[in-house]
Amino acid sequence: MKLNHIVAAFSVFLLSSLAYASGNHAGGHDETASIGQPGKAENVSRTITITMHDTMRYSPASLSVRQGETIKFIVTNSGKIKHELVLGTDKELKEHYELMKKNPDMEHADENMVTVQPGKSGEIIWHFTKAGKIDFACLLPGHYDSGMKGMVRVKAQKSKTGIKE
Ligand SMILES: [Cu+2]
Repeated sequence: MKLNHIVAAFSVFLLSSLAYASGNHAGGHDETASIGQPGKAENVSRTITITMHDTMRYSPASLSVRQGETIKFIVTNSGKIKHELVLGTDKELKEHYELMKKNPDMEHADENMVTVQPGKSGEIIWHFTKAGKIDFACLLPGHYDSGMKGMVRVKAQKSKTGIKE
């Protein structure tokens, strides 16, 4: 009886923490609506290279795109340790970072992010659907706190029936 209770309580705990973890990532999917959506290779309008450094900096750390553009980001790690680039809202990145600090070995992969081993390159293809400011950051423990962050400014497209130039 008592043991059953403990087991029941434990599975509720497990289930809720699982729900929390996946909920957080699922929440990320909702959030992606506000930062745009995964892009298709055939729609890429421009390629932008971003380099990641062990000084916990991206170069460039700020860039601008136009609403409606599909950008292929080539993300190069020039350092000796692993880095990543995650696109998101400031709020989403902070929440995700807290989760990463609690679970440093958490495998996380999504279309709005790329993890790059030292000396390697990865890519993200992203379609910017809304004007505004989008953040990106390295959410590996310590990196975000050290300022490994950047920003994409998405300029509003002039309303010319939305045709890309
Ligand atoms: Cu990093």
